[in-house]
Amino acid sequence: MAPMTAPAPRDRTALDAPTLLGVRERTLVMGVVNVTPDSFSDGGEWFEQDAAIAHGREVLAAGADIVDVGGESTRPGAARPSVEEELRRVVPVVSALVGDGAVVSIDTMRVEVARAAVDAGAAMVNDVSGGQADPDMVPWVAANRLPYIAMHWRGHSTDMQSRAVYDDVVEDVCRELASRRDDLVRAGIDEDLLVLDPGLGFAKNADHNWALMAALPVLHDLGHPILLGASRKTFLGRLGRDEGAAPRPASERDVETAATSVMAAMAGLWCVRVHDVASTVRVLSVVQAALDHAPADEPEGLDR
Ligand code: PMM
Repeated sequence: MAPMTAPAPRDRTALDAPTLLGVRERTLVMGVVNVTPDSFSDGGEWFEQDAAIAHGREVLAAGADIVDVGGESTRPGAARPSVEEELRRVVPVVSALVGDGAVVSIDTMRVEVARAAVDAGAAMVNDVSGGQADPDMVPWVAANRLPYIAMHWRGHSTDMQSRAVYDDVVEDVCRELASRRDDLVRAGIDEDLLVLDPGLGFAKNADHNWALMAALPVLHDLGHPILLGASRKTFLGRLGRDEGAAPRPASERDVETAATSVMAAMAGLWCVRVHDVASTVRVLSVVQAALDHAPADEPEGLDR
C-alpha cells in the first residue's frame, strides 16, 4: 500500500485517559510502539530507545489518540524478558512520549513495570493477561484507580496455542470475559475504568479470530468499552494465500487491518490497536463522515 499522508492531528492532548474511556461518538485509535526484538508484527524495528521514541512521535503525528508502549513480545512461543530488561525497554520511551503530551498506555503483565511506567506518566494499563499473570497487578491498579484494559487470556505465549479449544468461541470468550470482569470489579477495579478485549490471536486459531470478527456487535453488548487488536495478525496475512503457503509478511497486512478497523467502528467498538495509524485514521474518517450524516435515529447497521 502506498504511504498515506497523515491527516491533521486531532485535539488529543485535551482528553485525559478517563475522559477517553467515555468517548462514544467515534472509535479511538491506539498506536503500537513495541520496544522488543521479537514481536511478530514489527519485531526489532523500534528496539533501540531513540528509534522507539521517534516511532512513537510518528504514531502521534499520524493521529493516534493513545500510544501503547510494550516491552514484552507476546507472539506465540515467545520467551519472557526479565523484569529489569522490560523496565529498561519501556520506561524511557514512556517518559519521552508523555513529555510530548501523549496519553500513553503501558502494555505489560507485570505490576513492577506498570508502576514504573505510571510513575513516568503512563495513564492506563493494558494487561493482556487481565490480571492473571501477576497477582499484585489488580490490587495495585484498583488502589490507584487507573484505567485498565483486560484482555481474554488463557495462558502465557509459550504454550497458549494448545489452549485454543472452544465449544463455541464467541460464547466462550464472552462468558470468560464477563466472568473476568466480575472478578476484577469484586477486586476493586472501577467498572467505569475497565476496558475489555477479545484477545485475537491469543489462544485462538484463524477460525476463532474470524468468528470473533463476525461477532463484534455481541462483544459491544458486554457493556464495556471494547478494544480490538487485529492489527497485522497472521489470520489477516493468510487471506488470498493458498492453503499451506506462507502468510504475507506482517508489514503487508495494513490494508486488511484497516478493514478490521472499519468493522470495529461499524460495531461501535471503543478503540482499535494498530501499527499503521495513518491508514486506520483515514478509513475511520469515512465511517465518521457517514455517521455524521445519519438521521438522529440510529441507522441500521451502525450499532452505537
Ligand atoms: N496484541 C498484542 C499485544 N498487546 N494488547 C491488547 N489489549 N490486545 C491485543 O490484541 C494485543 C495487545 C500482540 O500484537 P503485537 O505484537 O503487534 O503488539
